[in-house]
Amino acid sequence: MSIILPERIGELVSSSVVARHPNNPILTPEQVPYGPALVFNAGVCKYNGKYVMVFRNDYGNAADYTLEPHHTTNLGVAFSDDGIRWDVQPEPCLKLHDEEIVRVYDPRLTVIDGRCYLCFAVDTHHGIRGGIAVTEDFRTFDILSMSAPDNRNMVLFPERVDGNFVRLERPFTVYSRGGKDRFDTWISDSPDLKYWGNSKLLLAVEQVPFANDKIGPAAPPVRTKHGWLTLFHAVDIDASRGKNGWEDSWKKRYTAGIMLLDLERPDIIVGMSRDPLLAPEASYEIAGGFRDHVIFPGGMILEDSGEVKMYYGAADAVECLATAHVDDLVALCLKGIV
Ligand code: BMA
Repeated sequence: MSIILPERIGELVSSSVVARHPNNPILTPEQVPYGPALVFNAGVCKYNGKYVMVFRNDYGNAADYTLEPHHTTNLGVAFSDDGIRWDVQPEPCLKLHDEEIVRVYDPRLTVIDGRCYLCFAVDTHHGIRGGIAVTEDFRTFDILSMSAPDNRNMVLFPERVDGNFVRLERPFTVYSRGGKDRFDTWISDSPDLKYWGNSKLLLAVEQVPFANDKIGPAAPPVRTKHGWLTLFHAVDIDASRGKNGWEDSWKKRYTAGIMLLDLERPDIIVGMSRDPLLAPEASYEIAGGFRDHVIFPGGMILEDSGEVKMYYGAADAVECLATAHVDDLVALCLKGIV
């Protein structure tokens, strides 16, 4: 795919093919019994006949936004029969915190050959790392690999491709990209989920017409007959928007984009929508959050009916669901071929 120029930001609206679920937000801090101030950025999969959601808990005082809510962060788990109403488990399922690790956050779930894998980000005193773990019960997690810093937003494909596991990832190329957030999405493979290599640039921030800051992987890709349907997040900054949420200086907006990757060569982009799939518009996306104007997808499920469920954190505060038909999403991507 060639580079799309020039950058076009301005007014960004959600695609008409996508619908927000009427129950939104589908998970809020009030539903979580151990008192987080914010629950968001979940990974979701179908495993052993249930929907499973692993979500991020941030603590602090939601009533007093002058308090930083991030001083501890851990992961919680919930189960569901319909992917809409959630039975939240009484305790967090993963806490990573020691003299080196500050916190774990932004989980994604992928089932491969019947086993459930968790990708997660870890802040350490020596950089941000991306981890991969496997679990059978969502109580114990066996950590298989941790990347070198700085890297995060890892997602695993649900199948091996050409015999290898495949992941998308987002290294933080600070010095080499001009000292700013010019971060891109990369693709790597592995024979065993531990050793990763063959890394290639998949999608650069300047190829996304609705980003002027950075991009990153969102939900694990889903197989369709036309290619791997793949969500990503895209970030733009518009200083004129002013402060945007609880945080003192938050001026970014996070939208969701969608692209299609070749089934046999997922390092090749078959098509990409030139417009965002989801842009912040609903009340729970644009107001009252820790960081308003944030849509951060982490889970995508293709149902037998053709409905695609897309789960996303809204305003770094709550978890939401949007749906679309798979054919419409594929068509959006293919229309975007350049
Ligand atoms: C990113 C991550 C996400 C978060 C987003 C918006 O850099 O930290 O966890 O949702 O910023 O704040």
